[in-house]
Amino acid sequence: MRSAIRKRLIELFTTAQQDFVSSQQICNELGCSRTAVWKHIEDLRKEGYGVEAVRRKGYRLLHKPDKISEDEILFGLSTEVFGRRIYFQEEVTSTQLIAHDLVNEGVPHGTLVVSDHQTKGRGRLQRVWHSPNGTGIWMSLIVRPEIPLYQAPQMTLLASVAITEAIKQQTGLSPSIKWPNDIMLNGKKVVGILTELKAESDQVHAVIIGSGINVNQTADDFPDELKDVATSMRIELGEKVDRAALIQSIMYHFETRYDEYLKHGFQPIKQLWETYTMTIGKRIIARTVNGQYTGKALGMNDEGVLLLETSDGIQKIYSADIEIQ
Ligand code: BTX
Repeated sequence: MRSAIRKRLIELFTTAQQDFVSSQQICNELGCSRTAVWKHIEDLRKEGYGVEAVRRKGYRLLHKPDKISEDEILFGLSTEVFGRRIYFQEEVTSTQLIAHDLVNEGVPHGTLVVSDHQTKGRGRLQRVWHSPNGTGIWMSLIVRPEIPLYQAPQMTLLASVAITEAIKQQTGLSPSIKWPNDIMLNGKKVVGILTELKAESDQVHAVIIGSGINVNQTADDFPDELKDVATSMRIELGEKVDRAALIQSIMYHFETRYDEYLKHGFQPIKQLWETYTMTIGKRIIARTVNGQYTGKALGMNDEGVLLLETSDGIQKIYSADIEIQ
């Protein structure tokens, strides 16, 4: 189907919100005959759209395919900048790698790279991020804040607040944030965030915020080594979640919190983060590249650094894997 017609047809159905749209209206909007409309509807069905046809009433959209594409994300997106420029590919090695290339090409602030499947999804310290086909959201957002290098970790915390808010809004689930880069449901990881930078001397040029979001995997979709530590929204909710709508919601919350950050600094984000976190006040083990520390997580300072009360005094933790005891 020609993509402009397909786009307009989906737009009509989405605006009608599951009400019928008459054949005549579709003919007028698309500028084609009833037979042509019928053919376009058949094409949509082949792509996985559920469309009901009732005589004298017309057509209505019952469900969309569980599919993400540039069009699916753009239609219904309520942001001004975030996610307005999208690079979508069905399969990539890693959206982070593509985002790094795009940063070098000078793409604008708010550009989003999304894929349905990553063959080399990565976590921190080159760990593997399991990114199976057609079930999760694997995406990298490019932002260009004018901030000094030491404030860059705040972007991870801002991202975790925005993603938590979007998951709450779209699913009604109540995720909690595990410092610094995980979002958890029932004690299992549902989101991992990887923040990478392009910076020169002390100035940040771009921050690439990669999010791996487990949306519609079943328990069987996870490999054995992840079964006890990972979960998806579908597993927790008992039903599938619309991935395109979730991306739109994340972009909306991201842009809102980012604007707030530019206007009012890190404090409002920090306060929100504290309401969503599971880490503060708990006894934890923090495994860092410089060694392991055990103590009580007191809070986060204004730069986003975790403060740990250990038997040797207060230890600042910049990055670590956290085990909550
Ligand atoms: P991390 O280093 O904190 O966590 C990585 C660890 O998480 C792995 O060693 C494994 O134990 C576990 N893990 C792997 N896959 C999953 C999964 N699907 N669900 C839950 N746990 C898992 C976290 O790193 C940051 C991950 C960012 C991933 C995104 S996806 C889009 C972008 N592109 C890319 O290559 N990476 C980012």
